[in-house]
Amino acid sequence: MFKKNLTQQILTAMLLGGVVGGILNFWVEIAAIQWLVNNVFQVIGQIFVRLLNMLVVPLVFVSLVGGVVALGDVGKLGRLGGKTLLFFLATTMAAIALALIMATIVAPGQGYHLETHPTYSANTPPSIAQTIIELVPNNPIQAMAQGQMLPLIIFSLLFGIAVLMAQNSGQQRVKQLFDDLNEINLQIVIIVMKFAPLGVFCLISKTFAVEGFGAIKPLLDYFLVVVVTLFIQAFIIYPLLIKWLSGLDVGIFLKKMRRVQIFAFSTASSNATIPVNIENTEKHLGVDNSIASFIIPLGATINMDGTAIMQGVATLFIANVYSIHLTNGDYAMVIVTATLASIGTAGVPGVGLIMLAMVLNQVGLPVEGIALIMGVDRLLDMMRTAVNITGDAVAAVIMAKSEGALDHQIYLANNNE
Ligand code: DAS
Repeated sequence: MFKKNLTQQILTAMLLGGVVGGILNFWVEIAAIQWLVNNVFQVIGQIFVRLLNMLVVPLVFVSLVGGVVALGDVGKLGRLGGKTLLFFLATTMAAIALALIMATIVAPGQGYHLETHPTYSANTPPSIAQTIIELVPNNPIQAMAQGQMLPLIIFSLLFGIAVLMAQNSGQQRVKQLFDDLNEINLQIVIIVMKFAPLGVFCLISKTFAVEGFGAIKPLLDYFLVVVVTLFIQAFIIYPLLIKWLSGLDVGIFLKKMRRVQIFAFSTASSNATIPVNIENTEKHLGVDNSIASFIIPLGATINMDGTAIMQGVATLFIANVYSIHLTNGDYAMVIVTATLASIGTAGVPGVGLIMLAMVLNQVGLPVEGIALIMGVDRLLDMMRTAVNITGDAVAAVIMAKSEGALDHQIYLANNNE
């Protein structure tokens, strides 16, 4: 039998899961089907997600410290950090602007004229000031234990800078130690990925068995505008950025990103995809560890172009549904707020919807409108998460090329992984 490589196995598992889930959805009320979905697919799927999440804290801490030390000097870290943050903000704002243009053209939700506000108790999103204060962990071990990504990133960066500044010979020993630990982490990622086809199949089957396609019909225009805009972002905007800013072959990038995108789609979690994104960016796209280990975890937390696209379209959809006119000032406020909201958003399932409340509040739209789109959000969350992590890898490749820290041999290698 033709031995499929891992990526093909995962792609097959995803497609099979969608078909099986879609079929099961017709009989999902039957007790036996419910038992299968909730006890077999749910359990295996969640174990797979936990295996990935298990790796996040050790991988982020070890690879960030090792990456900072490998950069060699604090000035380079500052320059890389500045360029990366600017890139993240620019691509997120451009993504929202694209979403607003698309939604203005299609005008999803026009003609609904909804009066009664369905109930939706939005979790009060943290204020921007609180988000900034909480960047600094009171207790780094607690931040690690609770998987608080931004405080963990801040602590790891400071730890790495402290190692860099220690002018004793220990610096080399620490660098070697963290390089070795990072290799061990990446080996664990490879072990976990052997489990991926089964995990992806169960996650997708369960999602489609429960969600089905019924919820999409009444929101088809909203759903399609988000999906089309996500595809434009992933397959037109990002390739143009790679071509213009790095000159690298776009086809190779998209092919090598497929497996990571499937992980993100299956888990709907940028955080859970960090280990696979770092492994793929380093081992298959040739990005130096010092760049990948800095940009991928940071991007998983603060760079969410896909989420920003959903928030842009959802805001216009809700305004149309309630026949509320948005001024140009409101559009500008949506762009700024959704950009900031995506910074404060951890890369976990469904968090984009919670932060949408911050955007709607900012422009005075009824937050209850979120209840209208919740039914189709899981599927959109899976897709926008795949876009989110692709944007992180785009940043890593472009920054690595600009820093002369990308191995072209590895990038061009036709890895049959
Ligand atoms: N699921 C989030 C992520 O992990 C994105 C979102 O909720 O919008 O990136």
